[in-house]
Amino acid sequence: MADAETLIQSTRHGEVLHLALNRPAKRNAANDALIAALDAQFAHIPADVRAIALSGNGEHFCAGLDLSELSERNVFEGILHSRGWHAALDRIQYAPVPVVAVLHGAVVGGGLEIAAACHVRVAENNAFYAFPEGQRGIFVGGGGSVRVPRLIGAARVADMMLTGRVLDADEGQATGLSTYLVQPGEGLAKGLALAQKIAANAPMSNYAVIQALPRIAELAPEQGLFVESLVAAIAQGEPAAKERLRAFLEKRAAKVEKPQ
Ligand code: 1HE
Repeated sequence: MADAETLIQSTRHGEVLHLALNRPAKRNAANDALIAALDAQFAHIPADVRAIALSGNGEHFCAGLDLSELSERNVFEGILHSRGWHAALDRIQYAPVPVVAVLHGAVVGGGLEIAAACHVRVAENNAFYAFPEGQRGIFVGGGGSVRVPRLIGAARVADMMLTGRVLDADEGQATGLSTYLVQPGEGLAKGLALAQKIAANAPMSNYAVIQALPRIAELAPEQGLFVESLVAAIAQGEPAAKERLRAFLEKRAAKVEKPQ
C-alpha cells in the first residue's frame, strides 16, 4: 500500500496549498488508504495556509469508491466505512479555509461526493458526473444524498442514480455542479488563481462564508437572520475588517469591476 503522502500529493504555492488525489492508475478510485490520507491532510492544515485547491492527477478527478474493497465488508463494517467517509469529507466542508475543487474527466460516485464537499468547483469541459451506485447495486455513502441534492436538487440526483444518467460538463455547469467552466488543461491554473484571490480575503470573512453560510441556509428565515446579524458583527469587529473598510474610504482599495 502506498503511504499517505503519495496518495495525496501536496504542494505549496505561497498561502495556497494544492492537494492532488494521486492514484492515477486506478483513476483516483478512493480506497480506505486514500480517504485516510485525505482526512489526515485536512486535519493538519498549516496555520499559514489561507486557501486550498483540490485536484486529481491523471485522466480523471476521481472514479469514486474503490469497488475492489467493497465485497469484503459486512453490514456493520459498511456503516462504519460510510461514517469514515463522512468524517473525512466533513473535514473538507468544515476546513478552516476555503477549498476549490478542480474537476476533470470522471467525477463519479464518491468522486462527486468529494467534489460536493468543497466550496467552489471549477470544471474542465471534459468533466462528466454520474452516480453509478444504482448499476453497482449500492447507495451513496460519502454524503452524496445530503450535499449533492443541495447543489442540484433531489430530483436530478434521483434521475442520475436511477437511470445512470451522466451529466456532461455543460450540464454540470448549468445545474450548478460547477460554477466555472474552462478548457481542458486549464482547470488547475484557474483553481489556483481563484484560491489566491480567496487567500487575499480577510480570514474571518472566509471562515464566515464556509462555516456560517451553509448553516444559516438550513435555518428557518427568522433564526437565519438573527445568526447572520451575529456573524456580521463578529466579522466586522475584526481589525482586518476595520483596516479594509478604511482602505476603501481612503481610496487605497480596489473597486468592484464590471466583468469584461
Ligand atoms: C477502479 C475504479 C473503481 C477504475 N474502483 N477500481 N465508481 C464507478 O462505478 C466508476 C467505475 N469506473 C469507471 O467507470 C471507469 O474506470 C472510469 C470512467 C472512471 C475511467 O475509465 P478509463 O477507461 O479511463 O479507465 P479504466 O480502464 O476503466 O480503469 C483503469 C483502472 O482503474 C482499472 O484497473 P486495472 O487494474 O484493470 O488497470 C480499473 O479497474 C480501475 N478502476 N475505477 C476500483 N471505482 C462512499 S460510497 C461511494 C460509492 C461509489 O463511489 S459507487 C461508484 C464507483
